[in-house]
Amino acid sequence: RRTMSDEVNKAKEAAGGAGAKSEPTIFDHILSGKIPADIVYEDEKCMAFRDVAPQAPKHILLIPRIRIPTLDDATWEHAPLLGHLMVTAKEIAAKEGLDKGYRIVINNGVEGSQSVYHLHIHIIGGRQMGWPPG
Ligand code: D5M
Repeated sequence: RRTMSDEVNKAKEAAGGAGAKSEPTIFDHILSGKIPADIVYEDEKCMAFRDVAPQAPKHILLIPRIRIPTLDDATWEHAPLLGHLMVTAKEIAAKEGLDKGYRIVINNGVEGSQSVYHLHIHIIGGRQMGWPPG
């Protein structure tokens, strides 16, 4: 069983690696087609696929094709891309039938429990969300 602390430990390990921000991640391999994913959307700027460890009936990850490791690495030059991701996220949510609402999450860095250092937006829905998040 995956527990909250598994996720937190994974995040801590990911950040601890020497090249956490410079090494390609598993998402680069999904983008290149080297490893399979259940892709739900793609365009010239981004790709979306189902999370392997879904936290709700619907759990999709939306990633830019270029690798920005964390939100902290985003600059104003990335603003149009980040806007593109936001609008794409709500379109994916609509296509997935999440008409009663959903949660958008970006985990950033160690205390944000980020485990894959390729910026990604979680689109989570299909059940009532709690607040505050853990
Ligand atoms: O979220 C990283 C997310 O990435 C986490 O929810 C699991 C998911 N993940 C990891 N590997 C894969 C593959 N191969 N396919 C689909 N989803 C994957 P974070 O915000 O960094 O904690």
